[in-house]
Amino acid sequence: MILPIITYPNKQLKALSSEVTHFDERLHLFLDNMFETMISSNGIGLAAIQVANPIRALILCIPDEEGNQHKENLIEIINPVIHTPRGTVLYQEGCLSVPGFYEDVERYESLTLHYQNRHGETSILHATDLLAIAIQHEIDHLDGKLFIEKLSYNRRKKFEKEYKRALKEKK
Ligand code: QAP
Ligand code: CO
Repeated sequence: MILPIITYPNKQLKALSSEVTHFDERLHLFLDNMFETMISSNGIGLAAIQVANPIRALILCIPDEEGNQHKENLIEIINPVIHTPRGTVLYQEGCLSVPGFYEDVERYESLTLHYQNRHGETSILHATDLLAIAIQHEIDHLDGKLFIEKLSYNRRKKFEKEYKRALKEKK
């Protein structure tokens, strides 16, 4: 089932998501719906809050060299905690909740992630490159933050102007 994606400036995106405690069939169905929703919208990452569920769950599916996404590369991340972040990188990010806008954001270059899978089993993952960036972008959603909040004052102003114009043109 494809779920509606909440878009900026909807205030629901500012919610602090809660820890997942029940790793049951309902969670599994929800994660399956998140995957279908993300793929149908051409996304590489999606946090539960973007589909109106304020739980600490996110999914990522990083494309291969040809730009194709494979379900084998799907990572479901629940209750994540970042350890030992290192370095910084700039990457031009976008977000399914901020459609049509892309801007450079600074992130850690690498990190170690502690998280649970859909069964509640603990895992550790070392991430670099796009995966490390995507993890940080999605964890920010769990804390009610969007990538546009990391822009400088002037770039944020440029964003607000462009985004409002695009919203009006859609109506
Ligand atoms: C987050 O973003 C991300 O504006 C995932 O019209 C972004 O999947 C992680 C998308 C950059 C790492 C680097 C955005 C699709 C998808 C749009 C996305 C759009 C259609 C964004
Ligand atoms: Co996003």
